[in-house]
Amino acid sequence: MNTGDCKGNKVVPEKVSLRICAILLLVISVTTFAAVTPAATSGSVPGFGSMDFRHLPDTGLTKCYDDTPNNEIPLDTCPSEGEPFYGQDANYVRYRLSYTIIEGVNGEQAVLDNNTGLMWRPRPFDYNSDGILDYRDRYSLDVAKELCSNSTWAGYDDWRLPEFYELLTIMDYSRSDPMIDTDYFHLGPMRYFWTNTWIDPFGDGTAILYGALIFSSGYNTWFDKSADYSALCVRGGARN
Ligand SMILES: [Ca+2]
Ligand SMILES: [Ca+2]
Repeated sequence: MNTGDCKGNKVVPEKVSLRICAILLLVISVTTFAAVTPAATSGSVPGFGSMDFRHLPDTGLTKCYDDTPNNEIPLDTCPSEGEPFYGQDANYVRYRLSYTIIEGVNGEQAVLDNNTGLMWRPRPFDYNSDGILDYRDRYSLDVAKELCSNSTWAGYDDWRLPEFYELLTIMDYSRSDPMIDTDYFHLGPMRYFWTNTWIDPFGDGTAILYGALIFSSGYNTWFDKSADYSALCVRGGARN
């Protein structure tokens, strides 16, 4: 079975896509941030919001790979310490993805990330209020921000659009389409989600782009804020 690659083309086997996307995500995005975003203030890094770095969740990636060119089929077993290719992502599982359902008022549930302390609204908005979650329920970045910040859910009124790496923490690379724990999050058909984190790719303010994460392929990218995507709102910050 094939799935979409990082550009949305259906040409790459599923696990290859996951691997490529994970690497791109770590290398390109972090490099981009280092190059073009303002210097981090004390205690925070652009795109991370107020997450607690001591409890950065695992990626969920369970497969290991070697360096055979053009062979991105996972190894039968992950290498042990001392063996070649030991030390890759799947060798390390420190903080497994872990959630708690919070029963809020009016029967509205929220999802607490037991690692980061962030609380999530588990569903995208039914934007046109027709009772059906489908591709008509997409909106621009500005609308996404307003929907989150103006909403009350589970008894809380301090929801906001997540930063880039905050949203990334709930992506589960052991899964595929959607790459999220469906016991807790209910995306319907929605796969593209806005974040509040921006880059200035030319360094002159002419093309501010905003991060979006794609929960079908694990890819992350940057779009003009007029693009139409969905939103998963978050609240809170570092765990106590
Ligand atoms: Ca890992
Ligand atoms: Ca709808």
